[in-house]
Amino acid sequence: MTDQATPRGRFITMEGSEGVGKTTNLQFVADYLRKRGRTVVVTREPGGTPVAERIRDVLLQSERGTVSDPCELLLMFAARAAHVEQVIEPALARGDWVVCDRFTDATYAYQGGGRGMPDEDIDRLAQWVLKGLQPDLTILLDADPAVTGARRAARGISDRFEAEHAAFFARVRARYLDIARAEPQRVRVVDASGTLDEVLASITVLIDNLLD
Ligand code: Z5A
Repeated sequence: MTDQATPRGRFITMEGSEGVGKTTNLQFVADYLRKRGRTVVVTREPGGTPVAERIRDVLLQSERGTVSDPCELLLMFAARAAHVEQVIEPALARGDWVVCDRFTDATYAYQGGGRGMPDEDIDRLAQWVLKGLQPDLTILLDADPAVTGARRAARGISDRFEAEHAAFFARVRARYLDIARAEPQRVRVVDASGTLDEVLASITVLIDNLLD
């Protein structure tokens, strides 16, 4: 049963281009918070519920050319609707901290910046699905595509998005940085091109600020 006096949890999202180190750093954030006594829910987008994970498979594994841009945008928000309603909001209401690998900023970066879908369409869907939900902190890992490309290649996983061209990823990165400039309090840019220890040190400062 939900205790009326339980303070709402905090919502942290990790963003950035593919292979920039989100998953690696997200796990660090979750462990760090647990050591400081927080109950943490680690999740991801697209995904996070059984239905949203099935939508993720469609989005990532469908053949190129079979998912139109509007279809892609709507599927992102269909998955998000389930995720917000069934995982994120209940966890925050319980007082848990939610650490999420990508969220709505990714839609503005990939479907907006990358694909060129109109911001007004994304705004409308975001208003409808999120009902005002915003991350308390977004960590934007930023690095030159040459760095992220090398890391991705070393890891050897590929999906429908990773087949895109360099210009697509340049637009995605530029849009992420635009969002950070527009919302500097919420979106904190971390230079992800350094060693893992350097990146983790920068992230620790941000998490400590939020814990304070
Ligand atoms: N997408 C979208 O279009 N719209 C949306 O609204 C949403 C998503 C929510 C799936 O995302 C795709 O969905 C994504 C955008 C789209 N497209 N792509 N491509 P995803 O997050 O699941 O997939 P991803 O972006 O490709 O993430 P990833 O492959 O899991 O990469 P990562 O999590 O950023 O990196 P990592 O796995 O932590 O690290 C990669 C390697 O680098 C690994 O071997 C690490 O050990 C290494 N690494 C990490 N940090 C360092 C440092 N600092 N130094 C050296 N090596 C490092």
